[in-house]
Amino acid sequence: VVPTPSTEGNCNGSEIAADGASDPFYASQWHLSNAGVANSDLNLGAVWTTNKGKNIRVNVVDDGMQILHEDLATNVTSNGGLNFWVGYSGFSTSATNPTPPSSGTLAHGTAVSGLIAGRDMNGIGIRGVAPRACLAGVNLIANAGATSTQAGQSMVHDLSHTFLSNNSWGPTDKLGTLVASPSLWQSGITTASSVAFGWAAGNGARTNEAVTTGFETDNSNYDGYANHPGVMAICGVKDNGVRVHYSEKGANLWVCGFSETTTYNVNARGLTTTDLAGNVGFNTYSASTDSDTSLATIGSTYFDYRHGSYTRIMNGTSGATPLVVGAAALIAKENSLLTNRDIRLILAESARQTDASDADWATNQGTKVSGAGHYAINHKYGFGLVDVDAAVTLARTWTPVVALQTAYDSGTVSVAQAFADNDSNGITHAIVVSGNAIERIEFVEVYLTATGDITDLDVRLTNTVGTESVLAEAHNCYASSSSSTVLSSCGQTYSAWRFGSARHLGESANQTWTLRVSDRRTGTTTAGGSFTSWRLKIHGRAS
Ligand SMILES: [Ca+2]
Ligand SMILES: [Ca+2]
Ligand SMILES: [Ca+2]
Repeated sequence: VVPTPSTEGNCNGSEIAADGASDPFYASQWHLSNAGVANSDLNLGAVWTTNKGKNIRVNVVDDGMQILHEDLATNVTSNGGLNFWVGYSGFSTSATNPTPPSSGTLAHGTAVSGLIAGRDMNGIGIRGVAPRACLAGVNLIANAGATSTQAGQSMVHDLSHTFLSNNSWGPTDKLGTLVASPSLWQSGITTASSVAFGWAAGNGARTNEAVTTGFETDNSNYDGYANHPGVMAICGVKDNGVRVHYSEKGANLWVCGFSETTTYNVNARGLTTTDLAGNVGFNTYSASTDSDTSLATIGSTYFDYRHGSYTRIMNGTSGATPLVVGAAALIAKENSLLTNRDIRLILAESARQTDASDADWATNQGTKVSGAGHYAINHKYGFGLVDVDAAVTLARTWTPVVALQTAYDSGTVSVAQAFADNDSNGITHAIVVSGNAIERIEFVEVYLTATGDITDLDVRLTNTVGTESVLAEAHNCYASSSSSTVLSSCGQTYSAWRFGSARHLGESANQTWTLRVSDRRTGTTTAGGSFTSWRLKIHGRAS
């Protein structure tokens, strides 16, 4: 069930009543209301007339939260944050009056926070998706020296009050390499089994370069945080509902939020949200009067508001994730019986099949909780684009699902067969599951060991009912995020690498599961390889 947050401090305002006039920058928040264009906003409908997410506690694990920001303070749980870096006093806790650091730094978490729970109807600034939810900051990534111990602590912070955790961070994007999550972080996620984690899927796809190179770069499944069964990986779309160019594909994707407009490169119109107050942060103009929503040029490259405490340049899957977490707060508020697993299922069953003509849309054979039909799935969009009104409506009458069964675990199964260079047949190996209690899958994990550089390898899982999860594709690696030179190899092999798939949601575990490993391009340093072994783990419930 949904925990009751502490009512200490300021996080105890009214559920609905205005405490001021409307919010001057709301008109710029197209992601909240963009009438007349399909799939161009979150579809809040009339949800806010009865539900603004009051008292649903969200931990924002990021580079900090300016807790005394004029449009956040009312929703911040005083002393509820976790400040790892006391050198950044004032961020994430109320210990010290915030003294923003230098321009352009440590602004990310404040922008994320506003998207979740900027205070609405207070006469200033913006609105969050859940504008009366409770915010607590955890400034884990304020310092590059953050340890895996601290990452684990961030996941379990104040579990007696916390229901949601926003994580718009992860390994460096645009490299194409595998980055595992540390065991201490994984332990934290496991301990926090009642929390719904929104996790940025990643901004490393490099689809613009793929137009000429023929291959994308990062897949969200190369990120050992975003592909973990305990998190929802959140992809990003533009205001036309189509994937934004950097948003990573992945069988692990759950749902998408919005990242930016189709004209982002022309006028810098991303997501309008809170920024570090005054002339620091993303927007380095000095604060002007609260009613001033006019724009100015910063440098020669982009526009932002003259009011330096707000910005319109927030974007990325970092921006999409807090929109989905805000939606989750509204879902949680609607029905206090829900668990984090119900939140995930409601988001999946209410998501919109955006960019409907995209060739990757498929239907799995999973049984839905809420009615007939199966889940629409897409490697670019997960179960689709979040729809707040549909989700909250579903939550109202939702009966919580039964507990998880013990996970199915095949153990490591040896294959030891070589596959040829540039041959899509590759090597397949099947694991037959029968008599297992799991009849409604919630997540699938595949651990793979294979030789041959990952730059050439394609890995896909299929089952008896015909649902396919593309876990990895031939892809490009780069030496740095800013490099445009494709490396001849990634310098890595799959060594018990853990992949995740959301795509078998609602299906039975009792099927034949076939993994195909193949080399899909020639001319690189990898001339084939060997499918050494794999392991299948299935999480789910009985009914
Ligand atoms: Ca406001
Ligand atoms: Ca600023
Ligand atoms: Ca090859």
